[in-house]
Formats: sequence, C-alpha cells, structure tokens
Amino acid sequence: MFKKILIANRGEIALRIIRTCREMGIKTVAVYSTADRESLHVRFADEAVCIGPPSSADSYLHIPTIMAAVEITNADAVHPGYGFLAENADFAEVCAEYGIKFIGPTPDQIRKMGDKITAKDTMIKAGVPVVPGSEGLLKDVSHGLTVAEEIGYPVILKATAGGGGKGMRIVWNPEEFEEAWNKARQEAKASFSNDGIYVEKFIEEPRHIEFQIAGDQYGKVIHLSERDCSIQRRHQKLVEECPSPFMTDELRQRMGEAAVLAGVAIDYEGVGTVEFLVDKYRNFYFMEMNTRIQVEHPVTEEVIDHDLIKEQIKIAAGDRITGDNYIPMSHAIECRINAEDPFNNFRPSPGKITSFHSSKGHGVRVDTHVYAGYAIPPYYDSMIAKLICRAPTREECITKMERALDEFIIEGVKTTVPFHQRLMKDKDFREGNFHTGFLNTFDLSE
Ligand code: MV4
Repeated sequence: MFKKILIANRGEIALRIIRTCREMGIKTVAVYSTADRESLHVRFADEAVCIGPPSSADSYLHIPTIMAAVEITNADAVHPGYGFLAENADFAEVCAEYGIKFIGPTPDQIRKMGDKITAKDTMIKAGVPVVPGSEGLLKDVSHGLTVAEEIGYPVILKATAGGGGKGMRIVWNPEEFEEAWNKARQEAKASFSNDGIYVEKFIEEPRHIEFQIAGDQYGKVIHLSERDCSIQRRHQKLVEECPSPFMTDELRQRMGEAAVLAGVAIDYEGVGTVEFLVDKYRNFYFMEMNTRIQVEHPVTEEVIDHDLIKEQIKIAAGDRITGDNYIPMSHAIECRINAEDPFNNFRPSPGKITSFHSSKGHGVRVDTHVYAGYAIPPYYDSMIAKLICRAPTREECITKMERALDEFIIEGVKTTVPFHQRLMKDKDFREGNFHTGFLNTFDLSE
C-alpha cells in the first residue's frame, strides 16, 4: 500500500480524499495556491506545499511545480481528484516517468477516451451501442451533408476533442448545415486547437444516465449501477440520483452489461464512468467515458455502501476486485450547492460566508470544505457543498432532502439552495418525468 499520497486538487474533493487516506493509514500531502491558504485541505493534510498564485494555470494545473512538491515530500502516489489534471494524459505520463503511481487509468486509456472519435470507434468494435453517425471525422461540408442526409435531421456536430457539451451544434435542416459546420470548426479550433468534427443523429429530449464502473489491474471490470444526471443547466449538473426513476431491472441489466463491455474494451484500470443518452423508448447510446472519480460519486457510495475513494486507492495499489456488479439497496439524491444566485441567471457569488450551519440527521450527508468565516475565492468553481440524502424509497428521499434543505443555513453569499427547494416540490420532478432539457423551461418564480 502507498505510504504517502499527494492530492493534486483543492476544495471538497481534496478533503474527501484526505479523509479516506487517514482511515487507511496513508499520509497525505496537500498542495495549495496562495488563494487557498485558509482552506481545510491545507489544515487536515499531514503536510502542505504552496504551489503558486491563485490562477489555476500557475498552480493546480502547473505540472512542474506539482512534481517538485511530490519530490520534496517523498510522496509515492498522486491523487488528481476531478477537474484540473484528472484527465490529463501527459500528467499521468510524467508521474509514471518519476516512478509515482497516478491514481487513475493509464495515459493510453485517458488518451483513448479523451478523443471522442477514438472512444466511439472503440465502443463500436466492442459492441456497445452508439448514436448513428459519421464513421470517423468529416472531411468537408459535402461529406457532412451526405452523412446528415443518410441518418436524417436533426443532427448534431461535435468536436472530437470536445466533451461535456463544448463545441456542439445542432442542425435542423440542410440549409443550416454549412454555417453550423463553420462555427463548430472555429469553436473547436479556438477551444481545443483541434478542429476535427463528426456528426451524429440528434437524440431529442434524452436522459443522461451514467454507469459507475471499476476495473482492476488484472482485467476484471464490474459496474456499480447508474446515476441519473439529467437535471443540468448549461452542461453543469445540479442534481444526481440513483436509482434513475426511468430505470427498470431489465434496462439496468442491458446498460450495465454495455458499461462493463466498454471498460473491458480498453482494459480499464481504476474507477470510471460510462455516460449514456437514453431516449424515450429506452434505447441507449454510449456518449462519453470519464476516466476519473466524479463529483457525484457519493450518490453511488450511499446506495451500495462502499467508499469509492478507498476502492480507487486499493485498485491503484494492485488489489483485486472480488465482488460482482452492484445494484442499489436504497435511494440517494445529491443536490449541488453552489455559490451562485439562481434568481440572477446563476451568476457566481463569491465572498465571505458569514454564517454556516450544515444540515444533519439520519440519512443526511454533507461533503464540503467551507465553514463560517471562509471566503470563497473567485478563481475556481463555485460549488461549496454537496448535500446527499439517502432513504429506502425515492419519495422518502425527496422528503428528507426538503427537510435537509430547509435547515441548511448559509449566509453572506447567494446559493442554489432556493433552486433545489423549488425543484423538490416540482410535480414533474417528483414523478420522475424529466430529461436533459428540463431546466430550459423550469420557472423558479412559480
Ligand atoms: C447529444 C445530444 C443529443 N444527441 N448527442 C451534451 C454533453 C455531451 N457529453 C454530449 N451532449 C449531448 N449529446 C446526440 N447525438 C444531447 C446532448 C446534450 C446533453 C447531454 C447530456 C446532458 C445534458 C445535455 C444537454 C444538452 C445536450
């Protein structure tokens, strides 16, 4: 087992990883920017190294400084958390060159899933269902128009270097195609320095249902059931839950099998997520694979009663996975509490938290790095807490969430708590009647 893990991250996930390391008897090293001096991950780690100024590019994303911190503290492994360097194949490669274990998949696996065309092609070969579309990149506009005609409108243009919604364009008819193509290429080139574009059938009003998987170093891959992440706004998830209200035992069987096939196809090592689009007929299609621990991992932890960070560390250390696929034993919902003003277009609301009282009680979990007196820096993401509730049924879980939201006190900054309170009362939400476009027509004032 590792003796000392450096956590190349900040905020709640850094704290989350430190907690598990302590329980496992592993020493921890925090890294922090000058904006995070007062953060709890700095306080609770065994050691802490300042790695630069507030700007992420000069601190949490700056590989040479992080490797220097690894070297001076003698860490034998790095946990990247999510965001920042978590899906940076070059970072994983540098770690390998230094003889440091990167807690996550291999650089090759990260690269394969980072390029969306390669990922899709890998899935086709593995027998995982994908959305009908172009085979590989589009050569030019006329190639795109031909493929679009074949699969039928509407279609969606996507950047092969994209993901998470960046660089996508929906095209409703052939007349719109050329302009959409030009814009998609420009955007992709500017954002990713890669203007490779592909096209696929646009699935209308889909649900986003993802499967948590885990693979060990000996080729065994299992799934740990699904998370429904359809409640999103501009590709930012706000609520995640398991089981998906749309799930059936039969669909979980089929999707779970496909998720495991996806993992086996790349000999996946570590914990990862296979994202699917699911249409109203319960057809499902591979969308992307995330090669990291995700923000919403507590939902799975609650319903299967396992510590996923612990599993991740054990897999990285060479342990074998012994169990079989997991099915949920209860219901869990996570509400992301962001320092944003939901009544003002979710505008970020950084600043000092003057008063903080976290919800508590049976079946209530709060993952957070903030406390009364903490100042939320304006440089990073605005998530300040994850409120996770667990109960035997979805109805009880929503009731518990309403109670937990009502007793959460956060003063000094605006938060998304009122949004969640309104959502929990929504008839369609309560009936499980929603898709990824749900929030486009959701009115907070109602
Ligand atoms: C799609 C789609 C419909 N049809 N692909 C958005 C994020 C990126 N991972 C892929 N996304 C989508 N791809 C086809 N062929 C709709 C979306 C999409 C979406 C997906 C999941 C969650 C929220 C979304 C919001 C808008 C669009």
